[in-house]
Amino acid sequence: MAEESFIQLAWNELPSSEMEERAAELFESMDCRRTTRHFSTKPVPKSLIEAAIKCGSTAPSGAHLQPWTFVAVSNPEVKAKMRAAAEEEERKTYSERMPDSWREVLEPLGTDAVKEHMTDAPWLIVLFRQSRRLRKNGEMGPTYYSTESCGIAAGMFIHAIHNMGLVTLTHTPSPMGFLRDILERPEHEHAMLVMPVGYPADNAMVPKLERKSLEEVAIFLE
Ligand code: IYR
Repeated sequence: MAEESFIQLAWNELPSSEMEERAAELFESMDCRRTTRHFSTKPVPKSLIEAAIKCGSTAPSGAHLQPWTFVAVSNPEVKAKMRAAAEEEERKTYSERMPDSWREVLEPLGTDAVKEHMTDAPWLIVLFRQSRRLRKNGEMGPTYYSTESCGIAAGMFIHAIHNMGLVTLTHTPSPMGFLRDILERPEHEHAMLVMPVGYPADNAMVPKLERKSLEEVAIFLE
């Protein structure tokens, strides 16, 4: 790559006490984040959704192709259409397609085929993964590590939503091909997550769950 396409990294070393403080504060904030299925219908300004998408889109990605499209829907008719289609699929999943091994881990979370959040939440953000891209020569070429890239972007989007005082839910209706049709996305875009965003309902509930301890999720070789 030509030398002139590089710039100096903007970075300042922090005092180590501040590093520790920031690390602890961020964990405390992130540990309070919960996924809820119960949303208020209270509107959320588009500017906040734009800001969260901009945060998500800062994610690192394979070859910096940023292989994602965030489709943000507040139109009530489109949301209703998406809910009807999702519930139709989910009814089949819950009644016929879901094996016992899956059912047993979902049972404590209390999920079912009814998806009120899709019409209650003021925004539905659908994250589409782009499996191909348009090359400069006009041909379609592959993207790289698009699943990993979109997973990271989703995580950063979710954190932005939490940090601004809103809630979201990572909903994976399955199969979710209907989203490409309803939202009129091209064939090389694949819906990955539906994230309703809004304020929690007054009586919003969350499952009583515990997170794995550091020892359970990490191994240090020193
Ligand atoms: N897609 C279904 C089932 C479901 C699957 C998992 I894994 C969850 O963590 C939660 C739900 C649904 O959305 O209900």
